[in-house]
Amino acid sequence: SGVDISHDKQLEAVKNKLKPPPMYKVILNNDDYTPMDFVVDVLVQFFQMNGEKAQQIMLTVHYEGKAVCGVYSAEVAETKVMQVNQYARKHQHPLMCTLEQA
Ligand code: TYC
Repeated sequence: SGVDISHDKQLEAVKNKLKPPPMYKVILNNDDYTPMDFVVDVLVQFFQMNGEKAQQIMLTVHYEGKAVCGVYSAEVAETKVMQVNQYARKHQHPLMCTLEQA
């Protein structure tokens, strides 16, 4: 109930609801060493892809150098990048996941 909120803040709240948040592309980058099966596993685990879509994205990265895995708000995108890079390091693969503004 708007009894204790200033008119300015109400206007700002309305504006923020109309303006979508900035979105970020989560990018997977190619390297010469990470096994193809590991990349497919990563795409299924962290990006909710089925095996067929994951295979297609993995091959795009392999042949083109990089591919977009998904587009997310800043917080979700940063979390995906951290999780993928930590998982790759844990398994001692050089796989690199990065962010680009959409
Ligand atoms: N180029 C890797 C290989 O030949 C496969 C690979 C695909 C690596 C996608 C990273 O993001 C990647 N084993």
